[in-house]
Amino acid sequence: MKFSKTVLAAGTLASAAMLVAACGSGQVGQSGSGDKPGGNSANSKKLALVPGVQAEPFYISMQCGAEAEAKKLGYELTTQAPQKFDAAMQTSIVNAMGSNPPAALLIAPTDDQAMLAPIEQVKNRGAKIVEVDTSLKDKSVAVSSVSSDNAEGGKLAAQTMAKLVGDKPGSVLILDTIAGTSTTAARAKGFEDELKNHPNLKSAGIQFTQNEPEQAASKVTAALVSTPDLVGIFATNLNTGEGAATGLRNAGKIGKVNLVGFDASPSEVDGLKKGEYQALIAQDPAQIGTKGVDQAVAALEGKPTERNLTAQLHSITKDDLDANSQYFYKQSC
Ligand code: T6T
Repeated sequence: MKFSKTVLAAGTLASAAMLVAACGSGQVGQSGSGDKPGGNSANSKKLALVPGVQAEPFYISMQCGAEAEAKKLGYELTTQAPQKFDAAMQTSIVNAMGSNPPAALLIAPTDDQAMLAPIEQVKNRGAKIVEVDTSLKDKSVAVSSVSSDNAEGGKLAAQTMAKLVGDKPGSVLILDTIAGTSTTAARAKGFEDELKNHPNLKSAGIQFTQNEPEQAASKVTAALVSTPDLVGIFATNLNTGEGAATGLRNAGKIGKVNLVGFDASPSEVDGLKKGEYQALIAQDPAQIGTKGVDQAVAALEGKPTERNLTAQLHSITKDDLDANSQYFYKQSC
């Protein structure tokens, strides 16, 4: 698996403790007990990972990377994920850490504003905060944010779409998830911005789906009626892609309207093989988990941290599917 140059350099140096300049290193919490990580020395080797949602291949792959790295570095990592990609459910998990937080919290905030207060509370009790995948609007909370370059991913998706469509004029629908999800918002924007460089394609707008495949399917059904020149759909994540494929299937439009999806879950890869998707933009979640742990440990051990790290993305089509199998997400470690 590859990481972008900056990331590789940063990660390697951080784990080797060779960097000299700290860039946004963590601050000790206000109400934690002194400078002990997590406010409790018994927890000094404990890391907690709170993904966006449970039992989902993207976050499972991230967890696999994070667990392996934590073990390698002599830390214990526990994972607790909300049942749904939902800020209230994720808040309950974070709040339950109470006065006994881990030394570091690695979290994918499900809402870029609503998760601020609960995460800040954990930080104020002494834990270092590392954002993995999504992030808060407030950049002062985390010591580091590790994610794909999502704007770049949206751009790559639009370029892939333009190649697939060719010269044909037409409209392209963008399916986003939930307002306040930093990653998918950046993908949708990156896609729309790049579309302007392809004059035969115009945006049919961004639709929110609440990260529910059923909603994505019905948005596609409606768009096929309201937008007769629909030539493509950009699904900004796994659930939107799954729903879009259902909508196209129900209308007999598979392969007639190009579907470019984000992520590379087993079901999406299967869909690509079957011709339901024409392309996927795969992230590298395991690397996000690995580097997230590296950053958390660096912060705990007083070593330099990197404020922003980006992982590489890969555009995959049916033709180069086998050559890219290393980027497929896992269902278990
Ligand atoms: O696309 C990933 C993740 O990057 C995003 O923040 C939320 O959706 C996924 O988990 C896929 O479902």
